This record gives sequence, structure tokens and C-alpha cells, in this order.
Amino acid sequence: MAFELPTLPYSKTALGAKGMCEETLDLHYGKHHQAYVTALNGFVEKDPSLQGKSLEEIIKATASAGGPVFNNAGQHWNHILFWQNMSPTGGKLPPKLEAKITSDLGGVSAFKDAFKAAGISQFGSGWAWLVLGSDGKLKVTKTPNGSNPLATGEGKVLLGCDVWEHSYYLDFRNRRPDYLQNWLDNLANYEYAEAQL
Ligand code: MN3
Repeated sequence: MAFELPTLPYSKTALGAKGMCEETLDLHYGKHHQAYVTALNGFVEKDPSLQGKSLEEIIKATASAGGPVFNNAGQHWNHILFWQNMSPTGGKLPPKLEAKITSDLGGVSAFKDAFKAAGISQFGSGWAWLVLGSDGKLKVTKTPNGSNPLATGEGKVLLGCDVWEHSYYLDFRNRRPDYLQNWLDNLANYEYAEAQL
């Protein structure tokens, strides 16, 4: 079965008051994410060794070699997560996650500083992540382009933020730090993140 664009968990206008306008979602979800899905399906159609594999299996199988199949499979996986990682009521930290962040990362503001720094220092395109490592501790990390912690084996993803320019240029122009700060303060779905613990 072909891979499909998931349904957005909110309307395209729902995040406007939170700093992500309808046009951003229209292009990012409707054009960019759709393009990754279409490209991935094209590769699967031509390569019997990919057929019948789950998205996670394709990512793990192509992670070390990289290349276009990995890039598009990774971006499909990353964006499925990204839409779930935002909410019209985002920005509020539930108590269990806040306690875990405080104990593992030194507090909410230290976490936000580390996450922002990861996103800002990702040269070019990529992602900033909050993951639960195999040692049971939270960790902030980043990956380039279409990669992710599933591919790098860095842990289970709680939150992922897209720092490709297409995710912020209409709302924040070139100001990636402002996009990241707003994302953490107003858009991030911390309830989703806590449910992954
Ligand atoms: Mn994107």
C-alpha cells in the first residue's frame, strides 16, 4: 500500500494565533510534505526490495547509506510527527514532563535554551529533537536534512521541530531563533511529548 499524507490534527487556520499562518501550513503540509510522500512512493514502486516494508523499516534499512530513499522516508516520518508535535493549545508543560525535564536537563528554561541552541546551530536544513535516551534520560539533539533519532539510534522522540527555512520563512522571515522560541513557548504539544514517556 502506498504511503499517504496524514490528516492534520487541526485546521490550517488553527495555529495562526500561535505564530504559524495558514499559508505556511498550506505550503508546508500540502506541498512540501506531499512531495516527500509522492517521491517515496515513486521509489517504492520501482524497487521490490522496499515493497511491503513499513516506513520505520525503510528508514532503518537506508540510514547508513543515505540517499534519496532515506531522505524522503525520513522527511515523511519527521513531518507525521511534526504535525502532532504542535497544538492550538500548545506551550503548556504538564507536571510529569516538567519534573523529568527539571531532573534531567536542569529546568524548563535550560531545556528551551538547549533546544533553541540545537536548532540554531543546525547549519542549513534539519531538525531539533527532545529524545528519551536508552539510559532513561532526556536529551536534546539535532539532525541534518531528513535524518532523525530513529536513524541515528539516539533514542525515542518526544518532540521534533523542523528548522528547514520552509517552516518559518513566511511567519518569521530569516529569524530562526524567534521561530524556535515561539515554537517552544506557544506551539509545542507537550502533552504529546509526555505521553511518549
Ligand atoms: Mn518541513
